[in-house]
Amino acid sequence: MLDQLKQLESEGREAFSQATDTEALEAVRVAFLGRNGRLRALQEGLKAVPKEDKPAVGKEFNRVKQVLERLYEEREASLSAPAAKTGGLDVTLPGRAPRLGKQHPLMSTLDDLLYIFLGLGFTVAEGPEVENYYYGFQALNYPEYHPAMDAQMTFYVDAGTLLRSQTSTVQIRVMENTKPPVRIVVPGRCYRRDTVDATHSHTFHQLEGLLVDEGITFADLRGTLEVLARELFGPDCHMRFRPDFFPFTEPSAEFAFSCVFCEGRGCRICSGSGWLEIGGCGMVDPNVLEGVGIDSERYTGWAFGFGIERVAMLRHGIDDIRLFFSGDMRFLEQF
Ligand code: 2NL
Repeated sequence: MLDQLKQLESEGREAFSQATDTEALEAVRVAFLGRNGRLRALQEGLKAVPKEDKPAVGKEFNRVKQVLERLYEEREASLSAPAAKTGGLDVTLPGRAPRLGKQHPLMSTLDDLLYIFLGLGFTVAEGPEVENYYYGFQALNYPEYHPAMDAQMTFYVDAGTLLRSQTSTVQIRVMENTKPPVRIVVPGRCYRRDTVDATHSHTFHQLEGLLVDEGITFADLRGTLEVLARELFGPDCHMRFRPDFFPFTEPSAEFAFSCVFCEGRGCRICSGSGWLEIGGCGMVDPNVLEGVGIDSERYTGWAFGFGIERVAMLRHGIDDIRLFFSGDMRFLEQF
């Protein structure tokens, strides 16, 4: 009897472990633990055990019974776990939704800007971010020891190689091999050794425009920037010039748009002035034109430049430039 119980135990272990689905498991359960199963058959045999052996055999019977019941329950639990149904792949788990990318607010702002200038007949030009001294400074009419060339203000790769601090370098390259008229806008990443805060970033994006042809005047520049103001911020937005200085333009101006938040009355965003400073501009210095082989007696031109971050911040009410470069999805998902 004890041998039979041992035999039943080992066969039961084998059978339960080999039941690979719930149907097979149920068949094993019926065979071993069912009303007409093998355990029950042995229980019948208990009656014939001599009286003095009964306690020991009965104890063993109970132990084997518990083992078989536990084997059944364990197998049942593991087979009914969702992962088991599909061989380890749990198809009932919620799916992992692929994160859909979308356009960065800086790039959608740039797209809108380019659309405006394409409509005015400009084409888009691009060029290298790593530049040499000639395109970075010399061709832009910087005097030889101008402070903008200082290592405190510009990133150098080596003594004659630097990261561009404005995209004007590209306009120089285009003018070198294009006969006027030249009518281009140049977007791109620029670098300055600024201390980072809510409105300054060592890496930023600029859009510059350049128009060179016969008879081009400051009035054309004014008209173009007025159109930009209206297209970006609506029909009530206007543009204002104030005198400024750049080595590559003469005369030079800064331009500002009337504040779209307070309609010029003065608010927190325009610091009470009613105007939002946007960028700089001016008539291309004759030295710059001559440097690229354009006859400055015959041709004149103007150029402007501004930060794309600044425009994107004004359009979306973003108060910290660092958010653009944070990679923070909570920020990016809002646009
Ligand atoms: C600013 C001001 C400016 C230009 C960029 C330019 C380019 C050439 C010749 C003359 Cl090739 N000018 N570009 C002119 C005036 C201002 O940028 O505040 N940028 C962020």
